[in-house]
Amino acid sequence: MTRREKMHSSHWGVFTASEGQQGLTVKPFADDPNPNRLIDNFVDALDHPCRVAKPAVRRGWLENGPGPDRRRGHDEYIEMEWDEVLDLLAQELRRVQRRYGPEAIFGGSYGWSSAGRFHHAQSQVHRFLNTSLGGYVRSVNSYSAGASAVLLPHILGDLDEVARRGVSWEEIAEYSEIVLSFGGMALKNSQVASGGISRHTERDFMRQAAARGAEFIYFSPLQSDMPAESRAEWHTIVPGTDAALMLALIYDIVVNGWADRGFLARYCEGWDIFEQYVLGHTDGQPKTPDWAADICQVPAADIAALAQRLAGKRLMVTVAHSLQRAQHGEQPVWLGLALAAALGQPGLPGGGYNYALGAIGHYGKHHNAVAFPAFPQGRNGVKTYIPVARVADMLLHPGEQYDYNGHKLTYPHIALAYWAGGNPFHHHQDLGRLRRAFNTLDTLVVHEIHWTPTARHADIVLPCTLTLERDDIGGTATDNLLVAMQQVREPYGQARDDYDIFNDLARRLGTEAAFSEGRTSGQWLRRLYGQMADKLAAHGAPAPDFDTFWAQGSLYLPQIKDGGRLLRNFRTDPVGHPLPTPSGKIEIFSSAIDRFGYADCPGHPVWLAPRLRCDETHPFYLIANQPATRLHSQLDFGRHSGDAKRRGREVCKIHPLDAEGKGVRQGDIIKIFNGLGAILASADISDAIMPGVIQVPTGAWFDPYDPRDDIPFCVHGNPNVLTLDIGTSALGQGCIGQIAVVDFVRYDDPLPAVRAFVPPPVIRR
Ligand SMILES: Nc1nc2c(c(=O)[nH]1)N[C@H]1C(S)=C(S)[C@@H](COP(=O)(O)OP(=O)(O)OC[C@H]3O[C@@H](n4cnc5c(=O)[nH]c(N)nc54)[C@H](O)[C@@H]3O)O[C@H]1N2
Ligand SMILES: Nc1nc2c(c(=O)[nH]1)N[C@H]1C(S)=C(S)[C@@H](COP(=O)(O)OP(=O)(O)OC[C@H]3O[C@@H](n4cnc5c(=O)[nH]c(N)nc54)[C@H](O)[C@@H]3O)O[C@H]1N2
Ligand SMILES: [Mo]
Repeated sequence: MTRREKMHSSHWGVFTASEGQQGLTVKPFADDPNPNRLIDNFVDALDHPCRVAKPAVRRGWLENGPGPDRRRGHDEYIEMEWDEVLDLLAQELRRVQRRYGPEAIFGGSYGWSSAGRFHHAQSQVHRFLNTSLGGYVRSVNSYSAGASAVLLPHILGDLDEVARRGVSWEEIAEYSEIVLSFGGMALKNSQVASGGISRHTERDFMRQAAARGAEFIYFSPLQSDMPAESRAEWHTIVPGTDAALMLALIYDIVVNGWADRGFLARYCEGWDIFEQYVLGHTDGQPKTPDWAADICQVPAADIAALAQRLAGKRLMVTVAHSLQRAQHGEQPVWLGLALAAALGQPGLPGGGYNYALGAIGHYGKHHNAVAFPAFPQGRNGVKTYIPVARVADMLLHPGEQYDYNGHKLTYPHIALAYWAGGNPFHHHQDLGRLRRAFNTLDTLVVHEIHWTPTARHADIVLPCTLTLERDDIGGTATDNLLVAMQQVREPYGQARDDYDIFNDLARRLGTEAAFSEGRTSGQWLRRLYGQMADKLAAHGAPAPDFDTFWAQGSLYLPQIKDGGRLLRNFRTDPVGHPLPTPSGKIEIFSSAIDRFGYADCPGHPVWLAPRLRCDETHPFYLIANQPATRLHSQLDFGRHSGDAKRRGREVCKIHPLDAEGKGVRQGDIIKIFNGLGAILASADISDAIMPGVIQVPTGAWFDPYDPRDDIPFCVHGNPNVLTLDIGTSALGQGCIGQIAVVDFVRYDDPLPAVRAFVPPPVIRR
């Protein structure tokens, strides 16, 4: 590091940054064996014209006061001074709280924010709402793992324990004979870890495993879901049908006598009931390879050959997060476990089941011996919550009952929503519906760095700092580098830290002492670091004082190698170390889930045909997966994200046969549509995708041609215009954004301009 270079971190990597005459320069962390280029998106971020420079209030809200308004998304904004806008907002918060109570405030504020642990926006919002307004309606689970987070505790253990402390990459490099992946383990996904990542190691582990002779086999509509280094064998599969394939593999394992009966009897609950279903004794349909072949379009002979190949091998099964971001997404998660159990693999080194390994940089790693303390959030006085992806349902159906994980819940009446650190017009499904839902609010408050589509729908927009404009500490439990995230330059315009905004609001509400405890953000950083240093000292690994840590820019932390402990201990001693499930065993049949009586998630895993299926009007599956060139929607205007677009639009992968059928050539702009809306994208014709499936990554900022349209037409290519907003099932109620059904045509009309990164009209006073 030269003197001007500052140490910094992001969810997509640790880096150094300096500002000079050429603007911002970023360099990846020197010890990173496989740095990723997402950091280049920062270069354009600091002074981009789409920064929010000053607080702004939507004209309709200012003129008519709080209340439902169809103008959200296509209104002008009036700039205001900080004092004036915070007075106005404090008054509105007080009004809502006095009139309806904190039960009318939605503070879920889902989103990834930035990597720093103190300026973590969700923690800031939650602490503010708890300390200053008595609480808020929260959200539970995530868009990432909505179905699996609810299912796994019933059948195996907590999501984090299963995904983060499962089979390690070292074990895979050393022991696995076959790694069977549903959905792949793309490096573009594992290059990201919330809180920061200093070393990207997945590529090297896969290379080592392959060099030793381990075989990687994956089922996925996209070839790019495994890196070349894994030398993986690619099989295509119709999206949303893996459950049928897994059932057929289990069928062949059972009928050929390859099942590990001893393991199933000793470690699993309810295998017999499930086996009756697999054999067709309960529903008259044996789950044979022939049966599955019709559903999945995987040849029956390939399924049979694979089942035989798996038998007797040290097998690791993994199911990507993406498979459960679909209707009935619980089923492939459950069946991946059932498949590994049928062959007696769970708990063996390099064997068994590691849900979502490779989907994110946290999994398959080791944990730090002590965790960095979280910024405390205080106590939430409101008990009401929603599963996170039910937000539009909640706003559109207040007072209605719905099912979730054995509970009957009722949607609250929300008057005000407060968002900081998330972008619902990126992450939510059916954006036309989301807009109608937000239009029902009295008030939507958003803290944002840039004029994102969510900011453009807000009533009050407060400009906040980009991570490079403040000091913070970055780190995560599965990375051994704690990073001093040093401020690189002064805040843009009038942007302020979320913490300082909340502190000034709290002062107006008379709750400043409770919110800030009298500390500046600098004092909080020292305090949190001090708590960490105490924990490290108690662990016998004394840490330097804060100033030394800050000057050196980072600190290596001791780790413990306890990967796989849950299943390994269970396998060694199932009585002494039962699993945290009701039976203490792997639940292939769950009495708890069975008692809920859900038709869309019965007591053992099943094949259920999804509502989303191709037909004459929707002949194509659309895969809307994670983008390779950015994290979600963050810094979409950045150069690395922009370089991957064509004519300013998101790129859609299409198989040559499908392109030919539509008269589409490489680089043509196409219109992809269904009943929910339409988007434009640039065609990229490639045989690295299966026929009948097209793919548009998520994250291009929503840019409706006419924002007043009820059926949106996004000219930039945001696939969430086309995804359906229903839950995975009554059990998980997770989002189903990964798959949609669509049609497409070549777009020959004059191309509308992309205005996603042009701020809305802002009137200066
Ligand atoms: N169709 C479909 N949809 C999906 C998915 C899919 O596979 N398909 N995937 C889903 C998944 S897994 C996820 S996790 C979600 C992700 O959805 P989000 O987490 O909402 O996406 P981000 O783009 O990371 O949004 C973070 C926002 O926080 C802002 N921000 C960053 N730092 C700060 C800060 O310090 N303060 C404030 N106030 N704001 C800040 C950024 O500018 C950005 O707008 O998307 C989901 N949506
Ligand atoms: N670069 C980058 N990395 C990221 C993120 C990002 O935004 N950018 N987001 C991070 C987050 S928050 C999360 S939760 C994880 C998400 O991790 P995942 O959800 O696993 O990631 P995706 O890329 O959405 O999906 C992985 C692949 O699954 C395949 N797939 C889709 N549907 C099916 C199906 O029905 N069957 C089979 N067999 N395959 C299918 C698709 O080809 C897709 O490329 O990624 C993380 N990593
Ligand atoms: Mo996610």
